[in-house]
Amino acid sequence: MDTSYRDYYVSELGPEMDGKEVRIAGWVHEVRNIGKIVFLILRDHSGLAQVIAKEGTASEKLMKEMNLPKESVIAVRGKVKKNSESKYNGIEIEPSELMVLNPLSSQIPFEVTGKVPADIEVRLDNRHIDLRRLETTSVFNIQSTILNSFRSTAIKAGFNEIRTPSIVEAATEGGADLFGINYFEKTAFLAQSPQLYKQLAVVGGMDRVFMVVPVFRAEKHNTVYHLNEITQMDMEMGFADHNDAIAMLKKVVKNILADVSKRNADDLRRLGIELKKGKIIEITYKKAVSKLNSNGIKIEFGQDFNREHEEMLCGLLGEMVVVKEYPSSIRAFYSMPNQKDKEICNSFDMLYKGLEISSGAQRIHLPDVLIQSITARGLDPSNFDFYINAFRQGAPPHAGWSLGLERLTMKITGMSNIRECSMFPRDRVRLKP
Ligand code: AMO
Repeated sequence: MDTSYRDYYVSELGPEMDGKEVRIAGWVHEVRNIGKIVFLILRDHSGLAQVIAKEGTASEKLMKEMNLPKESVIAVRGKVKKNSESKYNGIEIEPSELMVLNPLSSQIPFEVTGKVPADIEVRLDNRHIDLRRLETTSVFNIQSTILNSFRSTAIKAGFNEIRTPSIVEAATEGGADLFGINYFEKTAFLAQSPQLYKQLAVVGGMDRVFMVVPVFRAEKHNTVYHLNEITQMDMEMGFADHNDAIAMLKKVVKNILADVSKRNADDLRRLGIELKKGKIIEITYKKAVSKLNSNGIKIEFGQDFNREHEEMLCGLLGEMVVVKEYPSSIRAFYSMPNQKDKEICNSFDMLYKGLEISSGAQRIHLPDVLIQSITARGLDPSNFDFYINAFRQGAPPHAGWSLGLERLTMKITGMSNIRECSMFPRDRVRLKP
């Protein structure tokens, strides 16, 4: 990755380059002065390299004189030396020139090396430092692959990427969880989901659309699974029902796991994660309820699953489970009632390692059924005029889903707190940085 300051990332250096002069640049990760030799560990985005200055050399003098504190930004010119004992790619660098690109003028709030563990709140308060930890780098390397993989599967399957508004007039996922904003003379809200707009795109004849969008949830609970601003990866497809949408979701998730395994092998190793290929089990809500009941959990038809239920279902059935055909009473108003049983609707959730990561449904495309469903939830149909009217003007059957980026990242990377998987998380109390 050459630039004006360097020729290579340190991970690109190897024993086959023995004797080659290179320029590398990054941060001082550690310096150890053991009398005759000074060891400097340089860290860049890709990993660590060992720079060694032997006694009596100009670079030894330089390194000692400079007394470089950790996290100083430096560039090194030097020769690659093969060393089979080096744990840094089997090489070390013998420097001929060392430049400080920016000395530290303020103290670093915690140890980037991880030798002294730092509290998550301190790390998040100083995310620009936390991102230098190689574990954090790996989480976001993996997140980048997830996004790329989603886009590439969607495009290959004939979906077009669209943008939808973040400022909206009404709720889609339940009225209480909205952030209100002043919008000139009106009150508007931050979107909880691109739901209505992705549907309108399909009604508009786009047939297959996808999007990656920030959404906002004013949920008051403060847990390790919830954020107040998240990123959703959404799809909507025309002339399709929930089973078609589930098939597409399975394909997307399988491809994400395969792509992460392939492209992020080093990151997974660093995080100590072994990703299973994983079969995705499908089960109806009714069967899932009886499964829980027969395993000693008391739950009745019509009750939504809680965290304990979700964990238990994955424990009993497999790492990845799609539960489908929930009771209408516990799903969003746009979920299509099932033709055979009006009490249930064509909706579904995907659970991964005990956590809901995705949710979707076949949508109601019939205006009268839609009005009934909105009213039944105590919502005012007049707030949805533009939406309901669209279904009077030639709306095909359609279905779709949303996959939560941070939750999926969390389960793939093995993080125990969702805040680790949002670069600048927004929770009940955090608005900074
Ligand atoms: P839902 O509200 O279930 O469905 O959201 C979809 C997915 O988004 C993630 N998610 C969250 N992650 C962290 N913190 C939160 N507060 C949070 N809320 C949601 C989850 C969840 O599965 N419009 C529908 C989807 C559809 O039917 O197309 C919707 O938004 O991973």
